[in-house]
Amino acid sequence: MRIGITCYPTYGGSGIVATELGLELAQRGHEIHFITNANPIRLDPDTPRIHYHEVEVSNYPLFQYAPYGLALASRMAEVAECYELDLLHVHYAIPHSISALLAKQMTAPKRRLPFVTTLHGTDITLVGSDRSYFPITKFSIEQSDGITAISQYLRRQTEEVFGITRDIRVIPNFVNCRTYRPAPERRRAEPTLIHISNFRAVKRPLDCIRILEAVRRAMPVHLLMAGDGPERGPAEMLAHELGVASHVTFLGKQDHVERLLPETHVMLLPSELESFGLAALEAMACGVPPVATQTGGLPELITSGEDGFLEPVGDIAAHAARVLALLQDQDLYQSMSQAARLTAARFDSERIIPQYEQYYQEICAGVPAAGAR
Ligand code: GMT
Repeated sequence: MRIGITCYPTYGGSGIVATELGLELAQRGHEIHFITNANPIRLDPDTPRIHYHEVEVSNYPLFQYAPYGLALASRMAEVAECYELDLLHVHYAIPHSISALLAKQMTAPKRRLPFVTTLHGTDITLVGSDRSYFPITKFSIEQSDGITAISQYLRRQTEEVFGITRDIRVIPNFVNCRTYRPAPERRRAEPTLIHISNFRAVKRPLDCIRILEAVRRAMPVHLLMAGDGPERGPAEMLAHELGVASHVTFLGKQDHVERLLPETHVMLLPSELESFGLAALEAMACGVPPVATQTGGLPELITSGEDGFLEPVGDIAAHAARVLALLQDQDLYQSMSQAARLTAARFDSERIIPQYEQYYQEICAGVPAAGAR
């Protein structure tokens, strides 16, 4: 198939999923056209069957805000016609699905251009629920030819918050278990915790510093903080205030977390909300058990006490106790590490990518299987 993919090409999870999906689809023989405002992270444009079309947004003094959504729609329509795309697949509802709808209407006289919208989380739980974006988010979902959500939790939220009654297909996040794998001999000598996120408030990165401080009262441990965003500065300040600054390394944005994860022992994911938790899945594939929060879609990934732990949001003592249990009990650690890897295999790209291919075929044929979830 010839597929146009649009995403936020940043370090957010939706951009990563979109990019990895495109790469996996290209490996399976599809022609993939990324239509984005920058080259997506993790994308090597020299990969066979991967094409990249930059969306340029011209600004004029009259515009207070450059109309990115319109420039994107124009580019989508142009690429669709020029490369005879079969469909568009947009990640994150706003504004991508509205741009796709415009592109579909622009190309309608010449070709059918259905589009699939994948909902990732904050596009529904934060942005979409914001009063100013609510009507357009609801409209964009209703107008999409196909909708996927990354967890049952997010499907239910979308139905409840927006009153959507049509079919939403759940296709979870995935991981390539050949790329993300354990490498015990590479583990750091000092017990090492890792947190990976875009350092937004919803990720609660400051809790990681508090957990570190609590764990260090019992044993030496180091924390790697990978990623960047608005909460990084406050997290660095807190590390100084709590006297643990020399035991935390802020790594900034990382392009190869698959190299970093196998060196570490436990992942911290203290998010306020997580529709799926891609970072936890990638850690689990590397045999790194997550200590995460009992929220959103995380229970669909992590079975607390088997392949990781789930604790209440903000309960630092509970998170620290789980980290200590993992680091101090070798047998517990080994069994959880192995269980985590086994769980990740259920979300292997080899299992999940065919679900997207199947869905594309249904959408292109005109009717998604009724009620299939
Ligand atoms: O985590 C973020 O805030 C970024 C966000 C995104 O859309 O880029 O991530 C969401 O999508 C990821 C990939 O599908 C999911 O694994 C994350 O759980 C989800 N984040 C939230 O729901 C907060």
